[in-house]
Amino acid sequence: MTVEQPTEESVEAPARDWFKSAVVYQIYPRSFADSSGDGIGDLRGIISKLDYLQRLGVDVVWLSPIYTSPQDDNGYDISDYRDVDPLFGTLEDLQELTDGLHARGMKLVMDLVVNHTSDEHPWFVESRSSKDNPKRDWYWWRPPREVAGDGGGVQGAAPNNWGSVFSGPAWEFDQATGEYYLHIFSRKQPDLNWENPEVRAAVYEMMNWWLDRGVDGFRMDVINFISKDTALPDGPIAAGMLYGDGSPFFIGGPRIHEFLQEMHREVFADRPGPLLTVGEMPGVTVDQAVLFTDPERAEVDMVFQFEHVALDQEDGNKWRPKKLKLTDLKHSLGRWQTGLAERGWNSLYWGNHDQARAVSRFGNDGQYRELSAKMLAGILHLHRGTPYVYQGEELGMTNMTFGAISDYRDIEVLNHHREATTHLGHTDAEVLAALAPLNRDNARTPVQWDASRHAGFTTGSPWIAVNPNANHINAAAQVDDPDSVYSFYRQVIALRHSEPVVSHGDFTMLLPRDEHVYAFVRSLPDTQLLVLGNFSGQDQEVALDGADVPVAWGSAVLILGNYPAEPSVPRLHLRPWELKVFRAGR
Ligand code: TEU
Repeated sequence: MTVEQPTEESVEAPARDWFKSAVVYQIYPRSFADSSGDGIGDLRGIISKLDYLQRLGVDVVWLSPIYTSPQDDNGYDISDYRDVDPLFGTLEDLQELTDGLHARGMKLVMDLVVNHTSDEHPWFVESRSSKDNPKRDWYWWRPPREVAGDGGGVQGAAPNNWGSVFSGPAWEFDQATGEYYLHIFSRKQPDLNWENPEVRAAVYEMMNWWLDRGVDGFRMDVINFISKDTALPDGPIAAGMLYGDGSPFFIGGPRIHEFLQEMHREVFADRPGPLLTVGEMPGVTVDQAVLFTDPERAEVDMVFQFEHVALDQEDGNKWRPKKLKLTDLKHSLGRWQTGLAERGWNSLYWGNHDQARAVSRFGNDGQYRELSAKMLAGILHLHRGTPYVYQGEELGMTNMTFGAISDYRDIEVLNHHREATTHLGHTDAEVLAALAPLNRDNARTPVQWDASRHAGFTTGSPWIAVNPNANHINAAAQVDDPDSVYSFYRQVIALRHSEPVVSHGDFTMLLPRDEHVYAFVRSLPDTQLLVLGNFSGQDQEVALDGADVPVAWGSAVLILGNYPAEPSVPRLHLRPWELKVFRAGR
């Protein structure tokens, strides 16, 4: 008798796939927990909550930037990649956090922000110092465009018509050397020139430095923006906009795959792992995502894409919100499921630090807040992909009602308000109403730990207001309550760990034309899950057509739900915002 030896492939496969059964928790440090009393969250605050995270059951913590930074964009503008900003603590605190996570079986993923640096980074300070500085070419410097009559070198003569993501032009004129530099985000976030091999080498060296210190990977900020069309052509100007859209010339640019493959070779290939690489990629298509995440191509483990969080806006403009159609959401998420079914991997999320709060946006943050928060958790986490929990989502935290523009802190909001009221002719009231539902500060109010002053977030004065609903929505009220949103997240996370069909099963969308019920099947040869979610405040009968459903659901077991079991309710009847998960098979 011959015994089949396991091939190298089959031995390695489970380790390589570890992230398919993992759940990521995102911490936005400024708003998580403040230990020092200065009103801004910090690393020691996070260290004090490690048991809370372990109890939730998450596998990976993704830390938004804690590096030295002028904080123009809350740390996404980095002036020293190898140090911790004193606002957040020290390198020693970070080591203690890393060790504390590892001791509890969790991994630490850092934010890698290398499309741009801060304008206060020494690289840029040197680059702007003179046209012949050796680092001049590390950024995108261009002479003024000759505009008839103006002689160049003045506002309006920018090298092209691109607008910045944060309003205004994407070019800033530098008096000292008489040229413009490119900044896709704020003027304090100049774009690095990845065409220059020295830039790439410097970035890889920094990444290796962090991995050598024990971090477990990177979430790569707008990583599909790093390769640009070097001709930097003008972009189309949409109706009602002041500037051109440059994104066709910097999203998924000509050398993007080459750069990511090089990064993989220089940083990840020879490390034993397991490490995690996540490419944050606004505007990435399904077909591109397959290429980015096909393991054979060695680029990144998964993408983090934005299609489903643009469906409740006119023309993808977050300041023009519209009602979400459930059929659009199912169509989009379903397309990503199908597109990555054979090769590649996706992140699953409802919210992060750039998005509105999940329960306010996709659920109901009034009467059905707890039910809908749980239903959303179940629907998301039972898709194929790696789920992300954004801090406070596990408590069912809601959007914030801000009053005046002075209550906001986000540069994106403040710049937009200024531009819309001064150049676009909108009133203050119009702008405030339009930005309320989807602005980023909704997700940046402090985590609500308890019902005490400032929600237990700080003993000082918080940098942004605490949501007044902290008096009843908070962690202290939930961690020991088996019926809380937090406890429900624990269950859903545990299910991914215990059920291979959750991490590895195929996905089939059901009822694509139903505007109220979200329904799908996950399947492995020996197990199937039927997942049903009611996205409405009305009762719904689920009209499953026998042809859609591959197994006999009559005998399947209800393994998860957000209502108490009630035998008199028919199996395929859903109460408001109800979630039901049935399991058939071994
Ligand atoms: O965001 C990338 C991005 O393109 C958007 O999500 C964008 O910032 C914004 O929400 C547009 O409305 C990443 C970071 O997550 C974000 O916090 C940073 O501001 C941005 O990059 C620049 O580093």
